[in-house]
Amino acid sequence: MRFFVCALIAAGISASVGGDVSFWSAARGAGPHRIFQFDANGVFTGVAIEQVAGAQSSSWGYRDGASDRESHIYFGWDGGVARHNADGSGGAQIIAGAAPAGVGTWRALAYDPTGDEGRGSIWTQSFGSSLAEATLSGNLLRSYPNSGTAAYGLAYDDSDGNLWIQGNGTIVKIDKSSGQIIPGSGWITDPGGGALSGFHDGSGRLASVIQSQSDLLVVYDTKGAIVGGPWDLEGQTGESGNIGVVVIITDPCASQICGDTNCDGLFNGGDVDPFFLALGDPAAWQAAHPNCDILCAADVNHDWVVNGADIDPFFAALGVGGCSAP
Ligand SMILES: [Ca+2]
Ligand SMILES: [Ca+2]
Ligand SMILES: [Ca+2]
Repeated sequence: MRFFVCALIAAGISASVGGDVSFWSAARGAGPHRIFQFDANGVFTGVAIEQVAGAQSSSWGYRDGASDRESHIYFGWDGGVARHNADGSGGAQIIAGAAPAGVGTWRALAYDPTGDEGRGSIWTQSFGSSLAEATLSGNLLRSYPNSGTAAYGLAYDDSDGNLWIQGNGTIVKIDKSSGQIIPGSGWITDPGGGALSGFHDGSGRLASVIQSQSDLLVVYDTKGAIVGGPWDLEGQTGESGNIGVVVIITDPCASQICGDTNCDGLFNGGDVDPFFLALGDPAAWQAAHPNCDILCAADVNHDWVVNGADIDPFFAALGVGGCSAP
């Protein structure tokens, strides 16, 4: 086992990442390829669901995965992209054929809630290919030449709307407006680091599969510190080929009020200043309100990003005492 993983296990980190979080891994097994569900403590729930028929005929099946926060799970492979409900049910192939712009295999996969004019889009890259954004039907929206990265895993960072790429022992952030690596971003990781998935809770946290001797699941913060895991996927499921990961947040706003940006349980004038802090410095806002989800609090127009487009809806909601429904 590589040093990096040994160091992780020696550190003994195994913090829960929050009770409303669940993870899915995709694995190739001796029988049908399946996906496996894990709770917020990294414990296998016993729920295992077969990958869609089109992925069963692929030797590796599903590769990296993505989620739209709470409703759907996405996985790509060499022949398309599938979508399941958050509980794993209802698996269906939504894209047939190779990824556009010369990417080929839908290998590293991220879901962008702001893409395709708010309808949601999929970013993908396969090893050293170009980086492409496609509609949920698989049509090319834009692509960038390879940034010098080898992608096994891709994740959307909801704290700033950019993308993380993992491959060849590094994780780096890509500026979505240029396709280039953001200087100074990222960290060295295990050479076996593969799949990545963003949390979509405003924290920018990343779930990652480390495909070492026993496949592990870890959670990083945006500086590369391990804040969850390592959890042994292989030991719990008996499947050795864990190559995809997805994070799902169940009912993330259940305990919060839209517009309540100081997280005191009320929506009133006391929320104006913290609302602007959330817009201008989301990291500072999150540090000041560690138990609140920034999207639940400040994404007043429900497009999964906190920005200037939320200002008018915020004051409109303040005037009537509540946000409009999503
Ligand atoms: Ca991913
Ligand atoms: Ca408040
Ligand atoms: Ca918004």
